[in-house]
Amino acid sequence: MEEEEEQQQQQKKGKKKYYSIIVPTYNERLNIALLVYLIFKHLRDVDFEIIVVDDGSPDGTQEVVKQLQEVYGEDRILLRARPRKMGLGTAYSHGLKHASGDFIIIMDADLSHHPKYLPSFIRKQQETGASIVTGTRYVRGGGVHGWNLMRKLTSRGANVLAQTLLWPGVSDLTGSFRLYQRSVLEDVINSCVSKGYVFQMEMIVRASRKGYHIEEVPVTFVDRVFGSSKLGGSEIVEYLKGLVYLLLTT
Ligand SMILES: Nc1nc2c(ncn2[C@@H]2O[C@H](COP(=O)(O)OP(=O)(O)O)[C@@H](O)[C@H]2O)c(=O)[nH]1
Ligand SMILES: [Mg+2]
Repeated sequence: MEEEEEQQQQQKKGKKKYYSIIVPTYNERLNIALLVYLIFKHLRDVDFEIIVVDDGSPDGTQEVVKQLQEVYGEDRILLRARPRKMGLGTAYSHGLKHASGDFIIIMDADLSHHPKYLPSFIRKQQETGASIVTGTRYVRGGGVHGWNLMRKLTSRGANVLAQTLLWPGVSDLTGSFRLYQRSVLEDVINSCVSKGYVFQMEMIVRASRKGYHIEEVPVTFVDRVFGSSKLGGSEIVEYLKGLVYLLLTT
């Protein structure tokens, strides 16, 4: 790591509770500015940085991020790009390497994860001392909005299947809107092997097996505002393979 960046991280760590928000992006040019605006709007009294991990998006996402850096400052918006699309799991660990926070928040760029929920994650963690706070769609007050029946059934089915087989004591396994204590994320991420969408589930299942204190807050996911999902048939096959793998190894 560059010396300058290390120094910056040290400076930030000196303050009380600091939050690093890792946002993986692939073709999110139309969403990222709105996301950043909303994060700043909803986290007024919180010390935080946003780390965008962009995988060489051809749509020019990085250009927008650079403009945002000019507005908000390079110490608040960090662009930690990679040359090409390399998957979500490694995007998080890449972001984590550059994070200064005591706590790490992971959220999607497409506004499915609304920043208005961020204070409830932070509050829940402070009230309970939890190692992980995960957003859940499947309790009272949570839900999904704008998905067609097929997508709802796929998500619900994936969850029910994983619940039955893995029994992790968490109601939403595949959602990725979460807050972690930094050391916990480091520990759990290092024991994960999957790369794609199944990564979310592997993370929470392993964390639960390791006995970490996990709390939930209700969230409503809305369908992405702009652009298209990267979830396809092959991801579903990967998910099922991952499920079987977790079943055998945890
Ligand atoms: N850096 C990076 N980000 C990705 C990759 N695949 C998806 N993303 C981002 O991860 C988040 C979730 O992806 P999305 O397509 O919305 O998945 P969906 O919500 O399950 O349909 C979004 O912010 C995407 O831009 C990837 O390979 N690399
Ligand atoms: Mg999405």
